[in-house]
Amino acid sequence: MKVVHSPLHARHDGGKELHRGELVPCFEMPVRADYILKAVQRAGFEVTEPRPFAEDSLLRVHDAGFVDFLRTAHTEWRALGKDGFMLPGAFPARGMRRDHIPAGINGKLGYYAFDSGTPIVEGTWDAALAAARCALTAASWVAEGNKSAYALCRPPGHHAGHSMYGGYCFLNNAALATQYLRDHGFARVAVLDVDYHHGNGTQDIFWERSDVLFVSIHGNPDTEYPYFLGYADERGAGAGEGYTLNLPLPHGTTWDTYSTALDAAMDTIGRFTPDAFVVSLGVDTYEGDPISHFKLAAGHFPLMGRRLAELKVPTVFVQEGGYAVEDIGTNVAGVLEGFLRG
Ligand code: SP5
Ligand code: ZN
Repeated sequence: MKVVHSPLHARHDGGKELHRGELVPCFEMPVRADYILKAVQRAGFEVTEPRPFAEDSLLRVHDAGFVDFLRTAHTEWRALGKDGFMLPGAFPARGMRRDHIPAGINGKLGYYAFDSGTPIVEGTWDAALAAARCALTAASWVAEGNKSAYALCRPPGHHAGHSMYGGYCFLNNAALATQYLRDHGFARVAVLDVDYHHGNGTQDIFWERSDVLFVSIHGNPDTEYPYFLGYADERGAGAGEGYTLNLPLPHGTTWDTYSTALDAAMDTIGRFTPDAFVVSLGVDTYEGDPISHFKLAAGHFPLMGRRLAELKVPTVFVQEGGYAVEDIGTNVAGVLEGFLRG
């Protein structure tokens, strides 16, 4: 399987997140990608840098004002004589205006962000754009006839919506790959999000679409991030009604329960008869993950990969979360190798 990765990911570093009332270094850190890169190289996969897709490609799934904001946010911040990482402190909640974008940078941060866990640093835009280009490159390989490809994206993307960022995500890499496939001859694309956290951004982007099926298996949002989306009764709207499926699972979920949900997800995806398949591949379902509560062991990831291969449809894997950094590479490579063996 071909792998696409950019060293520019390392430019997104040095930020902190609000965690239990304190600012701590982000769980989403550059060394994650280093471990994954080592593991896929050890597995014998060829690693290539992304193609230089134009920034306009982002507008297929994101709002232009939002993209401009991400590109210029840190420059605006520095123009005010400030430095370091940026986090929002105020958000437009119920009863406040969402129809006006504040001119100042602090207001804009709160307008576009949905949490205080996703710092923007000087290199964030370069890294996020490179990750988006990785996802587009992997999709282009599959559009050109490769059976599968893996985009080693960092920062991740599945929490980023049409015009919002959060959850360590800025641009929605998986949604960009999905839309690319739609734009290059694949009439129906299924997205399966196996990250521990609900893929609220991807759901947001495809909510009213019947050409893209979105399925997510994740921790129950009643107690798990992102809290405000990912419940079982969310099924899409308008033309997209019935084209979103959420399978929230409880704390402590083991492979037994997980694999039953995975079977249900894959049955639904099979009935949709997709022409292409995009997997939002987070491995924060691992028992050693520091911020998650499922109990998958390392040996279960190859089984997951094998199950995904049964669809027998061209497949793009896009990296999402996973914070047990020393094991992340083994777990990601486990899924990919299981898929290839499947
Ligand atoms: C891509 C991805 O996996 N994003 C996840 C973002 C989660 N950010 C907030 C996590 C809040 C975790 N609080 C954990 C308490 C752990 N003891
Ligand atoms: Zn996650």
